[in-house]
Amino acid sequence: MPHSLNIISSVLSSTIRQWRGTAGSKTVQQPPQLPILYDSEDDAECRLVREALTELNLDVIIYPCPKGATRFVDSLKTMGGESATVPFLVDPNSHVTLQGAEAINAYLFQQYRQQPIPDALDATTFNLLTSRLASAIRLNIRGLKAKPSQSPEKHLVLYSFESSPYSRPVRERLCELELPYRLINLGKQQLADMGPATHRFHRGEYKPLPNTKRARLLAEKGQVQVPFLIDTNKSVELFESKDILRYLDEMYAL
Ligand SMILES: N[C@@H](CCC(=O)N[C@@H](CS)C(=O)NCC(=O)O)C(=O)O
Repeated sequence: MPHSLNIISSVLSSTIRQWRGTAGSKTVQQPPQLPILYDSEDDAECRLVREALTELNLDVIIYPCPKGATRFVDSLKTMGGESATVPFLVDPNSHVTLQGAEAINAYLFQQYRQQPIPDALDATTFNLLTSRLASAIRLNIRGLKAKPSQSPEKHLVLYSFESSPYSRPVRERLCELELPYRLINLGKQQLADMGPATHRFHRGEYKPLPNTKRARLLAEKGQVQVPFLIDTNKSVELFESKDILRYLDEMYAL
């Protein structure tokens, strides 16, 4: 599919979910250890969990488990038993393991914001339907399928936020290739963060809120744009979605 069509369908996908997973909390504190999410990018329940993670501004390790997955299935079953399935969360900070969007999102909101789960992120029939439609519009009706790949020695790092139309194709490719990554959620924390990186809905110099991940990224890399991929295995850092997709195929697909 041409990249422009890919992005248009990704915009539609976010629109169907009413752009949940765009705003990021200004107050939630990242716990000392990264929670782990066994995830499939196109799964309706997994999307609700990833939306919650963006809105709570939490970073996690993603272990992708697409259809036909092999790489993380054994560890998923070890954690959750033979019937374990995605979404599955392991939070080493509180020694909690949970399965399913309803249980995971209720836990995340209680644990990290001391609030009940917002209606729009609960696993209601309506939210699951819109989440399924959001996958269908990506032509993932039959589910993302695992593709043969080489496993990286160290986890990749992806800066993203759930509704980001440019980041979704990258997350899908990471999922298909079963590449584990640290997901750094860079949700929007103020009006000035809104819009595409080159045409923000804001005039003048872009200033992220101080002492945030956005401020750190700007200080370290000179720009704030997602997707941003870091592969420490190859000392590679890439900002453009098209370049990242090409890189992942060339470096890891077999
Ligand atoms: N040409 C870039 C565009 C990336 C882009 O504009 N990303 C948006 C999010 S979808 C962004 O970074 N917006 C600015 C922000 O979030 O601060 C690509 O293909 O990756």
